[in-house]
Amino acid sequence: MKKRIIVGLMIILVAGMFSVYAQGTQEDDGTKTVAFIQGISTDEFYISMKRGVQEVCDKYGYNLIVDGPTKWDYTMQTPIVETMIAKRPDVIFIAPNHSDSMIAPLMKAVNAGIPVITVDTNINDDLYLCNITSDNLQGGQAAADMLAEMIGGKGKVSIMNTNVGVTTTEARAKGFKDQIAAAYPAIKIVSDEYCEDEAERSAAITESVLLKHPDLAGAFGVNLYASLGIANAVDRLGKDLPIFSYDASPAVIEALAAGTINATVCQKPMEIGATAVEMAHLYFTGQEDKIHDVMVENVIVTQDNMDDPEVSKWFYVAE
Ligand code: T6T
Repeated sequence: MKKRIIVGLMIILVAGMFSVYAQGTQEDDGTKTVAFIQGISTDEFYISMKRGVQEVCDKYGYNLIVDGPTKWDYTMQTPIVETMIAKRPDVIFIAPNHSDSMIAPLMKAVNAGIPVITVDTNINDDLYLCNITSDNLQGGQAAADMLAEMIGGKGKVSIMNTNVGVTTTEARAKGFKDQIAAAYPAIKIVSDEYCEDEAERSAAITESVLLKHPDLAGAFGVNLYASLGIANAVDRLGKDLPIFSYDASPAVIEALAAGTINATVCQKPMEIGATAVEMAHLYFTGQEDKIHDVMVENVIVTQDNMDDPEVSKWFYVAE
């Protein structure tokens, strides 16, 4: 009887060990594995970031596993974090879908001994090793200054935000609003809404804003979905007003070339991704004291500079 119990326990133990190794990605030969969890897997911003991550992973010989929700939704991103933890990577990079709701899932990673590097968006907790992002406040301020110039320093403007609880887009909207309040007393922000990161929703909201304010002088969209929706609505209603966009996806660049979007803040997602791997490398090689947050510069793009190779090299890729 005793012998049977021991054999049974041994089988359970071996089966357990096997299943951990079967689902795990950690390499026996010591090769490091980087897990990258995108904000949205189909968003060209994160597709471009993945390219930057891949390039530097290749340089150091690290494995890369990538996944992300198909929609900006922390309830979809949370199970992806859990699946990644079960794969036992050596580091997790993540663009958290919510600054508060993603704290608990990421704490689980830290408790499992997996360090977390936040890329682009961030959380309201210091559990992460470092954050690599763009200067979002500056991007919003620059948008305010340029849009103000385009409309002659006066008139009504609107802001299209994406979701509540997203550090990047909230910072852009704040930068924009603070700058308008500080420097342009004759400009009034008549609408400040959230499109849930959906271009069609942004278009529908913008249509009602334009019906309420037919004299709207200009609009600011805090990311590519928000801006493309604004451009669509303006086109559908046959209006003509300057649109200041964010991001440099192929569709935004096409709209810029066509003149339906007047300017955009291009981020450098490939550089954000590449820098995150450099930080992970410092961690892997025992140089933790050198790890730090990084704020990557933006590039403002208009029809005047969009053909300059020093500018267009930062445009986002679709795959
Ligand atoms: O603007 C980027 C990113 O920086 C932001 O955090 C979420 O939206 C984008 O991914 C563009 O869709």
